[in-house]
Amino acid sequence: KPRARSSYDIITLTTWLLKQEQAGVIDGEMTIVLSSISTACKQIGSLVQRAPISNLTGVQGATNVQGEDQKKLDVISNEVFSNCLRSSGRTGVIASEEEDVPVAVEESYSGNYIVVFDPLDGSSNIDAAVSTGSIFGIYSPADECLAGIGDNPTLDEVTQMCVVNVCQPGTNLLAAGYCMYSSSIIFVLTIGTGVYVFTLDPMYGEFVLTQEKVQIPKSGKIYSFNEGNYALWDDKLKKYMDSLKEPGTSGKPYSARYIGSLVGDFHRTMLYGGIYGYPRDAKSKNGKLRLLYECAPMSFIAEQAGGKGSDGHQRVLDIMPTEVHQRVPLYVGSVEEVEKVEKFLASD
Ligand code: AHM
Ligand code: MG
Repeated sequence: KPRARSSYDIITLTTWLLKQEQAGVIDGEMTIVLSSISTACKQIGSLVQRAPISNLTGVQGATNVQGEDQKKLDVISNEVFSNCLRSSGRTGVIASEEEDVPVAVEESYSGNYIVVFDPLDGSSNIDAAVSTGSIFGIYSPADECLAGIGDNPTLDEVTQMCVVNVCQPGTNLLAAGYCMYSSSIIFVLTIGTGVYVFTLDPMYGEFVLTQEKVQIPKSGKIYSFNEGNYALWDDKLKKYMDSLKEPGTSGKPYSARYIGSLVGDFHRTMLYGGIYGYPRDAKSKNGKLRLLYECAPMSFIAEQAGGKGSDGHQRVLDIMPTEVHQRVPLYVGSVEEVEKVEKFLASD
């Protein structure tokens, strides 16, 4: 629901976080981590907005560990995000889409929280000034995190410890969120007590609370899939897709909307209802999106808004990651819409 307020009655993200801390929902360390993330997002937002002026469009000339071209802004956003988290002094391990392996924060700065993130998702949109976003999830260290690590661990042992910490199921998420760089810069956050939306006020340079306890409509008539892959899909999925195009009793089929930017497509789905999907196909056996820093945080947010996140057969949050950059199919959005695709995929 939108906040009813006068323009003098604002709640900033900082005030909101401090209130949550006072109420004992989060601790002081988490407040610091979340506020460092919001600072990183403000910086990335301003870099994105000025990209064509500061010559930050185009590719960097390198590929990341997943073989994808890195845009100049992918690399810079990763640096901004990592630096903000490191200097918060409250994170122990960070894992990013743009890094080969998760890294431990140097001991002198180190804290407890484990942060996974995609610093600039949907960056293929950047050169056309279309929406992009940052996605993040926050965990506590895994119980077995120090198992087998001696006093002077080798680099391999440290990396292994980082992988164990990062490879946690989404059910362990303490907080997750995203920042969307669009006509407004929107910061969406859950700390497990519903979904809160903050909008960057360019006048103050602060995120201001604009929606609280967001609820995804139970159903919705918008679908968001890259249908260019239709010929590569499984027959059951093709049948599902065909069914959306039948006008049915209302006389109106579903509407298609696809930005190609998970954050933007998810945000619309959360507010208007419907479904976002990135299925597996004949070429990408596990779909395209990454479990740790795309599918799990988005599924946690969806559930916190009364929606659902599934890989087509099971709850995304229940999937135990075995690899840092693991991909899984994703269907997320209104409960009834996600259940509908699950039914088609389960049919004989
Ligand atoms: P990225 O992390 O390399 O930017 O890729 C993720 C993006 C998502 O934002 C988006 O939903 C999807 O890739 C679009 O992929 P496609 O172009 O195959 O439809
Ligand atoms: Mg991504």
